[in-house]
Amino acid sequence: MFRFKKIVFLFIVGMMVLTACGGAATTAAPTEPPPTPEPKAGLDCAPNCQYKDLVVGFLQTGSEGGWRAANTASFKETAEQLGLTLKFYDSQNDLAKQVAGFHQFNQDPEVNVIVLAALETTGWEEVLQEAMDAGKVVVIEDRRIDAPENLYVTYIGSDFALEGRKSAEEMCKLLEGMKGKKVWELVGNVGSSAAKDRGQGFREGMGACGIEITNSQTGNWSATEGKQVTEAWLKESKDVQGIFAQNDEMGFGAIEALKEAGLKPGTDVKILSVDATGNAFKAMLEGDLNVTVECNPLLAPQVYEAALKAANGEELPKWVPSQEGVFRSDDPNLEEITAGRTY
Ligand code: GYE
Repeated sequence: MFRFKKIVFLFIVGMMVLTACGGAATTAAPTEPPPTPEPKAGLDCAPNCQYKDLVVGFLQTGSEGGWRAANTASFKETAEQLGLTLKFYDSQNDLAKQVAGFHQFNQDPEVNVIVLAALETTGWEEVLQEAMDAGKVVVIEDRRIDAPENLYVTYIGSDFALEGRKSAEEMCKLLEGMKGKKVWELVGNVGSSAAKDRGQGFREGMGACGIEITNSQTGNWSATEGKQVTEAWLKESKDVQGIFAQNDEMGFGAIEALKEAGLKPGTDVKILSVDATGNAFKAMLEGDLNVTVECNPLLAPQVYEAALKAANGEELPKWVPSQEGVFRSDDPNLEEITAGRTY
């Protein structure tokens, strides 16, 4: 009996040594780290998630004007209509605050969807990876970002470069017959995709009629700064035929500055802005603004629909560009069109 026990003991020890040395017999291939598991598509309620299951953390840029107010209202009103929970975060146009807010939503166990209107295109990979590891559905709205596409489900927003090209095309028409083609550009906040792409698009199109940008500076999307920048330029020179304002607000500021400098906006100097907010239509009816290129702020229904589809594990196209128009002060139906506008 003792002998048998001894044999069994020796056999077990032998087996343990063999495995420890990896079966000395076999050539030990370097052990590949186990593949990182693909993040589970969708939320736990998938495939039957409903809007009531969604708790959306929305990282808004701030409240810099009419377009932003319409965008915020779209998210708040549509959330109520659909019965989803919205946690609204106002980043006060401060990038550090916006990144901190993203991190906060990543840590929030209630939040299962995160929507980002990015103040700037870069600096998002860390919090996006954190969101993926935490199983959050991330949708980018309004402004695109420079980050790997696998880190978010889709981007819903405008083709800003196209808006820039349309703006150049319209400015060319406006400057026909003018003594020169000198244009001043009021730029949005530096680093944002809207500002970068609109500027690039305008430069792609301006060569068609020989437009020359003789001044370009940020007005941070605000009427006040748009006015201050234009006033400073007017002190230097009044040799300008057109102003390209990357949003309506900055355009309104330029209009005030021109009037105070004794020039007639819309006549002495052609004004074109982007957004097509209600106040832009008023300015066109008053003859102060010549053209506004539309940029649709009412994105919430599309964003929430995309979030629900992703929550149910559906693959989505990475970008769904908005369909947008151009509106001109010389349009015979302008009053009627203005009456039909919703923002
Ligand atoms: O044009 C401007 C707002 O991101 C498209 O941001 C948006 C821009 C819009 O401040 O009015």
